Amino acid sequence: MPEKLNDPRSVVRKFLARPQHEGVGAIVRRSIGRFELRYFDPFLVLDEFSVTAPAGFPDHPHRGFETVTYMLQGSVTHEDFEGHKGTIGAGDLQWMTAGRGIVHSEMPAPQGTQKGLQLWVNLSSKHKMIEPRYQELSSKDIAETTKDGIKVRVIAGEALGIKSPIYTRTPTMYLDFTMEPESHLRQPIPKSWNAFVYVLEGEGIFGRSKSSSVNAHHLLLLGAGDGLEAWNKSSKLLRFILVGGEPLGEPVVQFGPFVMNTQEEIDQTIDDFENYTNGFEKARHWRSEFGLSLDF
Ligand code: FJE
Ligand code: FE
Repeated sequence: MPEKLNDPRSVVRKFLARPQHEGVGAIVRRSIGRFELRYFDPFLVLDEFSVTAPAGFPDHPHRGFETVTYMLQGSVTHEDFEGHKGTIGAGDLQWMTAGRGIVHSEMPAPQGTQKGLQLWVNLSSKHKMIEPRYQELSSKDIAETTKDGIKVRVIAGEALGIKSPIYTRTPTMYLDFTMEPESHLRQPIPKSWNAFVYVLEGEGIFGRSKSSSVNAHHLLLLGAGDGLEAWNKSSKLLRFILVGGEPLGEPVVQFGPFVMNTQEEIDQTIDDFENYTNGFEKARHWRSEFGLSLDF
């Protein structure tokens, strides 16, 4: 049995993420970032996306945060204005620190439906204008272990004695759990962090053993405490992600893909993007093969 928790967190809010249109013809189930939950500090957006060509996310910018793309099925090809290009396949991870500016396209493989999760992690005022950076892990390089009927893939942070090599500028944990029927999880979470669960498959019991079960596409916000307890009392596999982060406690002013602390900084960002300055220089002559630019 895993270590004991003194003060397990309970579920304080629950949301079902329904499909909506985003990008160009793409479908996302947005949980964080929708109207009822604008921000869950430090998390700006959580999208479970499903894209089938010719849909996708053509040329668009980002500034002031990180995008974390974790593929569940199929693949997405990304290409940015500096010529950084690659394909994120099933089980692969791209942790992109947009910092002062990235302009890129994210487009699905031509055949089939591509599915994954994209999380937007805010950066503190000190780090919003840092140099862009990519951290990429292919599926085989993601730390994975199984113990007592519980498999974990450690995207960020650590669990069941294994660690991710990803550096999180905003301290973050991101764990992908698959629990066998009858298994019971106890996972520590730093006390001061905000944390949530998003269910991908099956049904699980979270927080208190007597609480009602929760199925796919639900987001659960966890209350105060030192960790998460979860049970699979069903006859099928249960898969979910557990994500936590240290809250920044700063004002957030967002305009589409630009996230800053003040309206002045947003005005400056729009100016920089339109005039190709302060990190957007390379956007002047760059277009991806998809050309079309995404409105925000
Ligand atoms: C974006 C609209 C968008 N969720 N999930 C406006 F759709 C996007 C955007 C994405 C996105 C991309 C992938 Cl690969 C997966 C996503 C939104 O690109 F950035 C803005 N501003
Ligand atoms: Fe993007």
